[in-house]
Amino acid sequence: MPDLFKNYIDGQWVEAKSGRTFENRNPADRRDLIGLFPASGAEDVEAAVSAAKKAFAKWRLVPAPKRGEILFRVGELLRQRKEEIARSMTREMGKILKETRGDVQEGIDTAFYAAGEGRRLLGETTPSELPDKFAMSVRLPLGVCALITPWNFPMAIPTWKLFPALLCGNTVVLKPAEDTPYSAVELFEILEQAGLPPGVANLVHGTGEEAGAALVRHRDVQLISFTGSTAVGREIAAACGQSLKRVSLEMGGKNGQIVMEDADLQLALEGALWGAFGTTGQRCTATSRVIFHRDIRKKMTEMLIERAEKIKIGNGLDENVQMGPLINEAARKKVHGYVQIGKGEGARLLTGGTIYEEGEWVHGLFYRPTIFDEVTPTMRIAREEIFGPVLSLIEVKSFEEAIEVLNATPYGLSSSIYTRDVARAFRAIRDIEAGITYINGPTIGAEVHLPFGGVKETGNGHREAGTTVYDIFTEWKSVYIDYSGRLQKAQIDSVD
Ligand code: UN1
Repeated sequence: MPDLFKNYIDGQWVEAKSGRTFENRNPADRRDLIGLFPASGAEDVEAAVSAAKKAFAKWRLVPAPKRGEILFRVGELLRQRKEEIARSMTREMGKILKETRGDVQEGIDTAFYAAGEGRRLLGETTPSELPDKFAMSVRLPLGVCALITPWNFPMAIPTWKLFPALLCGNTVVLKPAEDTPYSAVELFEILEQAGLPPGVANLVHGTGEEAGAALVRHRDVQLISFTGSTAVGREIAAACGQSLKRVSLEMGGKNGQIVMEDADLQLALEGALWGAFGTTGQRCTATSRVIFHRDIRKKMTEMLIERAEKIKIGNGLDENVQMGPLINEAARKKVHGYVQIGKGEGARLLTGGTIYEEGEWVHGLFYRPTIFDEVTPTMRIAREEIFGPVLSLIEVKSFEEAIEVLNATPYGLSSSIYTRDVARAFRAIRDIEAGITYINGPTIGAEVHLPFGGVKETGNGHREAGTTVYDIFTEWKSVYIDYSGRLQKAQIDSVD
């Protein structure tokens, strides 16, 4: 009998009301069944939202430093269980152990950051224009927040949303991706163990179409925080536009790494390989374009091919493996489909472009590191998010052209430039249209205490992480305290 996992609603582990389940399998070996998870529907979402609504009445009144202490304990428990969680995450998501350890670490960092924020959660005090009057702004929680998260960072992304939301005094319902439900179960076991009161955080498994859509529709949900594709984000935003729910979206990327002729090529090479093939290219921040100066094109191309062909593919639990599988069959079809599109558009396939299914790997969803040359900025493989180990090389003649090409996509999440020229570095910071710019570093590697998010079709203006995520999860209230003992009229009495 396969293991049967549950939802976590109002402090209880429960099955879906319909009794339906879905399977979760290891992408490195599809024969390996991790377990069955509840295929939740609107009635399960109803139970979770109503538990969260009830719990909000008390949770919002718990002092923020106390809420922070619970999150501190969560961080400590995550640290204790880091290796175990990383291993089970590699089994359900496929990326290599080094990366799943990093994913858990990102959750630990977020917990400790949130715990500290419990003693800040700053508003402003400011003078009033009138005498004997005091003015300040304070942050208040919103109520029930729904968090809909992807599979590529099964711990980091849920915790980016969950911990700040809870710290601010909200209660939540998390709907994790159906490809990585087990990591969410582990996270909720820890929340329970850390002493989070029942109903404050609820976990509902299932598909976006059923459980996700029911959350988006629910009248008692005040906010949707979503990370995933731009197509789904658009639908959520449209629905939230109708119901006037707050919605924070983190969506696609088509991140570029510029390599100028004055760059340290070896450094740029290491960055490009890590950015393009780390997490099998399945990061919103992955490098999917290298935009290089024509003077170094030949050298850099040779170096890239040589190293890409040496990348060891396999099960991420093996410490020697450098790249794991894609998440599921649909993802592999999409990646392979884009390779055909690239060929059809006239790009030159330098290496890869095929499914990797030698020996025992026939049971997993592996794909070879793939590099296209002679890509032009208008090709689909240069503009659309592929979310796989496919790198497009684009030649440019100048710094100005490099910036122009980098900006020529609908997205704007991460970006990078390798140069030794400080003036170029500062111009890039100013002129690149992206939420994140790295100088002499790859497009991946965001730290949790800086804002994370993007411009254009990557987001809708919010930033997770850093102090900015606390703007997503709070409402501002301006407070005026008049101790003059008389009626004072702003804009009227203050003008002589
Ligand atoms: C994502 O891919 O959605 O900077 C998150 C990085 C990680 C976070 C990525 N720290 O790549």
